[in-house]
Amino acid sequence: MNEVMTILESSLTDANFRKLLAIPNRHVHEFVANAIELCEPMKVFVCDDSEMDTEYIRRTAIARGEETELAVRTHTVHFDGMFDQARDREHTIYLVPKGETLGKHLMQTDRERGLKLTKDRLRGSMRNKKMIVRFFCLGPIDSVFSIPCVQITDSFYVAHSADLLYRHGYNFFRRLPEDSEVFRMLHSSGKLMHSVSIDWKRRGVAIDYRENTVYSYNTQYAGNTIGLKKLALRLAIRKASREGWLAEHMFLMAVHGPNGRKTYMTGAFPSGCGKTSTSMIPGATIVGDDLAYLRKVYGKIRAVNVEKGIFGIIRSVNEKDDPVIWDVLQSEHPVIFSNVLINDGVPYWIGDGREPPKRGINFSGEWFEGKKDESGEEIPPAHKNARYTIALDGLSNLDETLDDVDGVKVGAVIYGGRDTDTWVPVQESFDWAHGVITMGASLESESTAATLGPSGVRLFQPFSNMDFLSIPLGRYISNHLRFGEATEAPPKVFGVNYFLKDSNGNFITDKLDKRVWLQWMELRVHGEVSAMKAPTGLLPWFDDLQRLFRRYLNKEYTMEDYLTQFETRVPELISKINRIENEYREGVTDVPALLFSILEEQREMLLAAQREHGDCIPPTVYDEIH
Ligand code: OXD
Ligand code: MN
Repeated sequence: MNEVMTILESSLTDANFRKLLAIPNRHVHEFVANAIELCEPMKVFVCDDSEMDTEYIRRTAIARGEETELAVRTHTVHFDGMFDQARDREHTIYLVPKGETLGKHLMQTDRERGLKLTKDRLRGSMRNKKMIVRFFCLGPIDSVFSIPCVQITDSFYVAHSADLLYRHGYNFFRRLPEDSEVFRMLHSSGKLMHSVSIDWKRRGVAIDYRENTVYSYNTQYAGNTIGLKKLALRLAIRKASREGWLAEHMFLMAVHGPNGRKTYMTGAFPSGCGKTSTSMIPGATIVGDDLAYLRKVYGKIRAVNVEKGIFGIIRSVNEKDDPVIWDVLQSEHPVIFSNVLINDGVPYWIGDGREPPKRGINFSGEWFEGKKDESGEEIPPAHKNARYTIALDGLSNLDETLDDVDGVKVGAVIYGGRDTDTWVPVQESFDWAHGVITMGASLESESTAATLGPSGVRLFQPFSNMDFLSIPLGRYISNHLRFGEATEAPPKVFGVNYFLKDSNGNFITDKLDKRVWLQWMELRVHGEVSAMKAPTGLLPWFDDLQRLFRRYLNKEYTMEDYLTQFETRVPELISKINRIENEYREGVTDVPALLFSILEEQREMLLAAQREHGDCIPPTVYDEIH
């Protein structure tokens, strides 16, 4: 018996050893054995996805105090530490083998040095704790999109969250060939006090892409710890780049058009910029809200949801603006709330439209109105990045294609960010390359509470995937161009902006207006409305929007709304092109020449329009195009 088997046999009980050995994959055996050697758990639990095992995980999360039951029997709450409330971009680092570089935008360190530090942090981290080993599949099972994934963690909350969010993969792993490629994730919460990680100053995420492995330590916040979410995305982007497909930070939904027609759209918005509320909009059906894989299948671009659940931002979810999400959270559908305020077993959050209680329990412990933190700042009742975790099954708006092995045909790709002063609410690109360059590669967005650090700072966010990019940016853009160009009839590309403000700083679109933008895009995909040609793309006609506002929102859309929302803001657009060009000229290698020529052409068109019409151009000056 080799060394791996000796370690496994001596560390696992008979039942757990049998469960592990039923999986023939040698990478898995090795990974578990190495993790045991490194983390020194007291016990190891291998989850076989049976009801008994998954229920054990949920119950233990509660028994250990990682979660607490709420008034609704199927709901629990979890709290992360005061300083562990968001993704830690600064300490998420690629381990780069000697002689390689990922370019200036990505945090990276020498692989050998990084691995040593990571292992030092994880050494002995599970003493007195139980190690949980779980198997999942990213994308539908038994499909060309499937990626098998093994997650090791010492957190029952992480294991329980993954239960709701990912397709269970134990049986899938049992059928896998012995040597198949597997993504591997190892997480430890480190030292705990009252079930909360206390060593957050020494937390980190290390991505060892050479070994398809991601390590995460001294943190509990799901965005840093649930391996299948943003940690596996980084490995998937590399795999996609090697194999000629795309791994994206995108929702996937069906917009329902006339006569029951469904048009599938994917949309890339940075964290906290409306992916979930878009994909859960009334009248549409959701496939996924956060991660999509796009591949060419039978010559067409098709996509799947990588996940089967939602880890959604709860702030501002209220009955009026997000009726579908609201109803789910009030129902008996299982939910893990995180970092909300609990009063008498009921969760509250910022912007929920209710009278907030004056006291309760939140991420700071016992909370009361006016409570201050160590630096004298008032602690809000709930964190701005408070979340809910749910499985998609059982939602009345779930699209029936969630598990289709060939995915769904993508009719449109949408890019959007938190942009207060530049883009119009919706426009279509002239073609695939124009959309990829001026919308995807040029995306900027204000930072949000989903990452640590100040919110509201304008950041370069190409494709909304910047935080997760694991290949040089220039190569990533070339991959996008090639992906669509080599396809007959690629999806249409659109840019949206839900965050445009007037000169007084007020939003000039309502939250539900996105429903109209989606319906307009749906009609454009099928060539059923014409558009007008602006310098930056194709814009909707007033009459079409007015009709759609009446039909879908029962709202009177005025010419005044139209003129302010759809004016071309030339100085802002030119400044944006300058900023984007600078980003690509400084320190990004292998940028396709097409990027610079399309941006230059865009600038020329804007300057020509400015000479004719001035700085702010109303949409009424443009001509029709079909
Ligand atoms: C998320 C994120 O939680 O992007 O989805 O931060
Ligand atoms: Mn996300």
